[in-house]
Amino acid sequence: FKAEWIVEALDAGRYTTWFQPIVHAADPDPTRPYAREGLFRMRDKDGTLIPPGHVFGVAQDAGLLFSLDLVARRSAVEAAARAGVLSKVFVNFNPSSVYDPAYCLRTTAAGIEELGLRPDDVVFELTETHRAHDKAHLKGILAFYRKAGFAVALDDVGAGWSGLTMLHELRPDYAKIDMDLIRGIQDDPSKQTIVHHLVSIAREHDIRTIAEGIETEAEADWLRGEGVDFLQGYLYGRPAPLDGGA
Ligand code: G
Ligand code: MN
Repeated sequence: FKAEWIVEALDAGRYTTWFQPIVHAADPDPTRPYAREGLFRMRDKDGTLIPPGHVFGVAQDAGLLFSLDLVARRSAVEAAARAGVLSKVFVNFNPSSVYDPAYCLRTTAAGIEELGLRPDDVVFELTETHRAHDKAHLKGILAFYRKAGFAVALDDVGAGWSGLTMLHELRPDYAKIDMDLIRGIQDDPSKQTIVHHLVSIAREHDIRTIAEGIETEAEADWLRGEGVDFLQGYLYGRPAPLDGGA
């Protein structure tokens, strides 16, 4: 069983959630972020961090994605509550692992109330939606979470070629623009065209935009000029433990 190390690490509690600031585009002060995205981090027996993409990839192949995603969501909520974060918290959520949104919501939402976070400070960030084949399923999950009072963000918008229809059809509260589109955008007319259209569609539908993976001031300046609302990336802060977390 090739994924046994994941089960072991979960049992041993060898995981945590780190956070990365999401700053206001107009006032990008990482000490006063608009929000923070929780990012799951697992360690091997020696305490070395395992690349998160590897952990989720192996879990998916082994049919463990549902359990791992659930643990990761709970870890994010607990870490945020423990540190007493005052900003909004973005919690990643892979909808492909979910066949019963009600069960999923109950387990996470119960934790949120219990730990003293306000539901309107929690934003569920739907990952891997460009790979989701069943749009009706996706729509159902999104509607369900919104009805329960949570905001919803779409991750990796613009990855592949499904971004525009996804925004229009799903109407999330936030759209996170994929970092491949952001890299070097100030010098790349085709990326500029795509992002320009994404931002105007988002604006038309009252969807707030977040550009991910900002590494340079030149990228940030270009995006600010387009009216992107929020920025996230190494330029403002790498994922790191919150005070009180490990
Ligand atoms: O798309 P998603 O939110 O899952 O991506 C988050 C991942 O991207 C995190 O694991 C984080 O470490 C990484 N990341 C965050 N900011 C940057 C950045 O500015 N540049 C690069 N290359 N990676 C980043
Ligand atoms: Mn994410």
